[in-house]
Parts: sequence; structure tokens; C-alpha cells
Amino acid sequence: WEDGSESRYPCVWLRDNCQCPQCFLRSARARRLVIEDLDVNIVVKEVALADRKKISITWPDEHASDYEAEWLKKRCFSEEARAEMREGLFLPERQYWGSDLQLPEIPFEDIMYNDESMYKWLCTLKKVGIVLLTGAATRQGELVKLGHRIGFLRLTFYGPTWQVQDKADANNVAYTTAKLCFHTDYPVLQHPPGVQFLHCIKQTAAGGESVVVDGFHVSNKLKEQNPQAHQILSSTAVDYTDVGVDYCDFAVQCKQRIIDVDSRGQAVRINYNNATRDTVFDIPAEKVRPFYAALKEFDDLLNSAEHKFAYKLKPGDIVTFDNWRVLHGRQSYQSGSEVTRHLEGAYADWDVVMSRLRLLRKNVLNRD
Ligand code: OGA
Ligand code: NM2
Ligand code: ZN
Ligand code: ZN
Repeated sequence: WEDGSESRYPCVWLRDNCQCPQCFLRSARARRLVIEDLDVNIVVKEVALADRKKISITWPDEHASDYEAEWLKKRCFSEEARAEMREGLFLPERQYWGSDLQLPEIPFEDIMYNDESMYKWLCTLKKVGIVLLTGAATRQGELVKLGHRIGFLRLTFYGPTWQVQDKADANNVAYTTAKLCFHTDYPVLQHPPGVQFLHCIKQTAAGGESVVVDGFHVSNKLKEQNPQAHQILSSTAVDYTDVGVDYCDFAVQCKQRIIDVDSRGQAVRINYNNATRDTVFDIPAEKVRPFYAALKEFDDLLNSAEHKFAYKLKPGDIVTFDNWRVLHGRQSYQSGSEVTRHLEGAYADWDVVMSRLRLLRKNVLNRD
């Protein structure tokens, strides 16, 4: 390269990624070449620098491939180049927080009508895990609009959007006036919703305050302070259950580790809702008490004053948060004959949110 650096590309990868119309369908930006037709031991026959911006390869069967220098450079296999590509594609940067959280706020109107604000919102949502949108109308339907702005919402058994209020014969503990301890929503689904929206339409005078905690930060703390408890929670499959009727009837069952970790031991998803944790517990009896002890250690850390952040939603607020990372709860409030508190909720998948973020970045920053 002009900067004196070098990149090495395996022949088989170059052949696999030939961009000619026979090997690659441009309109779908997808590979047409099949593994059946790929010789893993292939070696180039001829290489030429076409101009200073392109490399031309001729293969033993005379097939010809062109590669643009810039395209190759981005796909360099060095540790640094791969890290740069990875960071650009997945934005893995995290800002951990505790009670010191400065809850990021953006006017709802800005998100709806300004791409830069929307981009800022999604970047912050990914990095910090929570953003408050302010000034939305105090009626149902705002989350459907927000969903259209992103792409689409995630439908679940509780409906396209759902109403958090005190209900007779509640089919979920959330639909009562009771306190909700720290939880993530819907660990009973194999792929729990990645992003959650709660739009405050009506707020009660006394009680009903919200709390949030950074589950990834607390998982790191648990690993430091009590590696044994962390080991148990990141390896034990916990049974979850949810049976009832709402959007349609349902009988959902799932096994989830409360702290889901990647191959490097980093927390990637918290799956914890004590209300839907099943009475069925499919582990050997002697492992049961140690599991509860570990869970209590985690729960204590979540609830420590140092880690949790409290606030109260006002009508027109929409709290948006990473449901894989941030655990949330609420204080109890008084029940009565009238509805004194009403939130409308909805979910989105991280795939959809990150897709929108990448497209916005391309438009806002003029790059990809
Ligand atoms: C929920 C929930 C929070 C609230 O519905 O799952 O966490 O403030 N609600 O009511
Ligand atoms: N609601 C709020 O895991 C859960 O049951 C979370 C889901 C009812 C849609 C609550
Ligand atoms: Zn080709
Ligand atoms: Zn919840």
C-alpha cells in the first residue's frame, strides 16, 4: 500500500468473493458462487495491477476477477483492520453507568422529523442503553408512529403494542398496581425483544416511579466480586413459562441463562424476570440451593444504591431502552375504580434498530 503497509489475502477467499456477474448478483448484493464449485486449494495463475486502483486475477481455468483496491483494503485480515470493520458494523462500544446516570433526553418531535436526531438517538441507545424521548402526545398511537420511523415493531402475544395499567384478572403481573422488581421483559421467548419502548400517557400522583440498572455493568461487578455466582448464573438454564390469552392464546416455555455470555465471557444478554420464572426447574436437586444463593447475590447487586437509577415518567415521555442490557422496575401505586396510570408499551428487535442506524449513518455522515 502507499502507506508502506501490506495486506495478505488467501487465494480461496479471493476466488470466493469474485465480484463478476457470474459469481455475484449485483442487484441483491449476494454471492451466486456455490461452495460446490469452489476449489479450497485454488492458487492464482496470474496477478496484475490493472491501474493503481484495481487488481486483476486470472485463475487456472481462465476465469477473471477484478478487485478494487479500496474494497480490498477494508477487508484486510489484519487484527486492526478487522477490529475497525467490526466496530463500524456493530458499534460494540458500551458506556457503563450506575446511580450517576445522566439520562439522555431528546425531543420526540426531533426524532420524528430529523434524521440527525434519529441517528443520535439510536447511537446513544446502543452505547448507553437508555434514552428518554420527551414531548410526545398523551394518547395511544405514538409508538406505532415511532415503529414506522424505524421500520416495524415486534409483535408478541401481548399484541403489536400493549397497555400497562391495572386490569381485572390481569394476565401479567405488570398489569396490576404492584411493585415490579428489576426484570428484563419476555425472557420466556427464545429471542427476547432487544429494545423496549414505554410511553407514559397518564401518571399517578403517588407511587409508580421507575428504576433502571445497567445489567452488563452489574454482571461485570458480580464476576469480580463473586466469580462463583457469576459462573452459576451464566451456565444454569432456567425454565420460564407464560400461559394465558391476550393477542391470541399462548403457552410459552423457554430455557434461558440469566446472564448470557459470549465466547469471551462478556455479558451479551440478561434474561431475568422473576415473575415468569417457572416452578418447573430442570436441574439436579443438589444444584438448586447454590443457584438461589447466586441469584440473590446478583439481585442484591442490582438493587444496591450505587447501581440503580430512579426517575418518574411524565405524561408525554417515552423511555426507550436496551431490553437485553437494562433491567427495569417500578414502584407500586394505589389501585382504584379509575385508571390513574397508563403506559403504552412496544418492542423492536435489535436487527431492525441497527439496520435503521446503519442506513441513517450513511445518509447523515455520507459514509458506510
Ligand atoms: C412492564 C413494566 C413498567 C412500569 O410492563 O413490563 O416493566 O413502569 N412496566 O409500569
Ligand atoms: N408485558 C408488559 O416478561 C414479561 O412478562 C414482561 C410483558 C406484559 C408485555 C411483561
Ligand atoms: Zn467471477
Ligand atoms: Zn417490564
